[in-house]
Amino acid sequence: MDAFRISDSVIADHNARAAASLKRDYDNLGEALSRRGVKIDSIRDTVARFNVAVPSWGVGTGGTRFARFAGVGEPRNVYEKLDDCDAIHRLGRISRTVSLHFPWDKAEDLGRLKSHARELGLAFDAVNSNTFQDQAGQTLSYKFGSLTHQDREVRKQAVRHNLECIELGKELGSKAITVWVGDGSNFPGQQDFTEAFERYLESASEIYRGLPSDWMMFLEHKLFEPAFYATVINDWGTSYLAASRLGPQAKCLVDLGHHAPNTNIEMIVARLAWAKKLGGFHFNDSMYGDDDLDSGSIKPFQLFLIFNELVSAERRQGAEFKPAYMLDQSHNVTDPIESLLLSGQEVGRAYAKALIIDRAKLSAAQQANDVIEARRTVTAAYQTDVSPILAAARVQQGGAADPIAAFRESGYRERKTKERPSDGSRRSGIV
Ligand code: AOS
Ligand code: ZN
Ligand code: ZN
Repeated sequence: MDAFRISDSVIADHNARAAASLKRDYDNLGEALSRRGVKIDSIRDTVARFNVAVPSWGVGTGGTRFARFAGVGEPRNVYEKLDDCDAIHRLGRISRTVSLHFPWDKAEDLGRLKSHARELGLAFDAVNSNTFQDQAGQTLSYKFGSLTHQDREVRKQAVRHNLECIELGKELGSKAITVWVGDGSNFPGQQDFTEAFERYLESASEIYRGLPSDWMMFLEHKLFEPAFYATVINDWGTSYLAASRLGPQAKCLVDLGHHAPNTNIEMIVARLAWAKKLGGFHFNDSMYGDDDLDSGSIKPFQLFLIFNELVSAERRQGAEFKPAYMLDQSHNVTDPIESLLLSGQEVGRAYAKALIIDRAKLSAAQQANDVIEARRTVTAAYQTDVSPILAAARVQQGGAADPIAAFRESGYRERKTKERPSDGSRRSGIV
């Protein structure tokens, strides 16, 4: 049976119904923006070029350490995960790339996987290694660490896995590897901080030496979890130290959920961008810790302020500034496709709002210490409803005016529920 795909005609019918009101809203917004010196078509075209990768592990239902409540019609293998990513891209037109996670996404036949992606019009973003859990048949355990383990043999095994991920990624056309390790300690005294960091640097440089010349290595820091007392790569400073020591192909990756509450993440972004060490993002949102909630659902203003820094770095550094944007979320109580559609939309919204900030006015207000005017200039952009720009960018690219409504109209989930009967054993999301 051929896998069901959302057809162009479903999207076209949906868009035809939305066309008149979208045009009115777009024209009204265009008129208002032109009074502020902003050309709406140029913002729309810039947003249309933006890409945020979908994580292969995000299309399955996630869970917590307590339980996972399986969804219906969940993807059962990497091919079906790509099919879901295709549905997301067809409707949302903001996620042309997929980020794979090994060994979860290891396919017998890489050629087949590559051509499946090509047929769907998808490409592969950064590959992710996994040394935070033991795999069936694995010789040595990562219970007490991987790249930083005291035992050289465990470290070698973890390095080998990362090198294998690079090889797999090379075959698939990826250009980066993201390394996140769960290594750290749960109790004071358990680990020597300095020795653990030195072991990390040694292992990471062995991986670094395996990078092709046109690849990047992204180091993802995380304050805590699964290590609850201390994490080896705990913050952006440590990540920066490691990336600097490794060399120009190593950069830092900022996962929005990996900081202490109330951390000024936009400032971290500004610092890393200035140092030319900002490699990429894992977008998500959080209330307390690494909650992996949908992007823009809890702190949309923070997301906007992050994009303010990104647009500002883009203006300063031009084309050489190109961080890899990815979503990293766990969808426990929603349909993962709907969450990813909405998240892509919210990331695009933050970008569009950052693009319409009047930067000349902001700079003048900053120079003059006109605090209120500076604040007003930033919030004027934040308070603008850019929805018509996002919808127009999507429609221009062949996507849906309202992706979630069109997804529901398409009957995709119902069809997948029939196509993909569950055998009760799968755990395709993160638990
Ligand atoms: C873990 O907290 C990190 O966010 C990683 O990016 C991890 O590899 C990903 O969440 C998949 O488990
Ligand atoms: Zn992450
Ligand atoms: Zn995380």
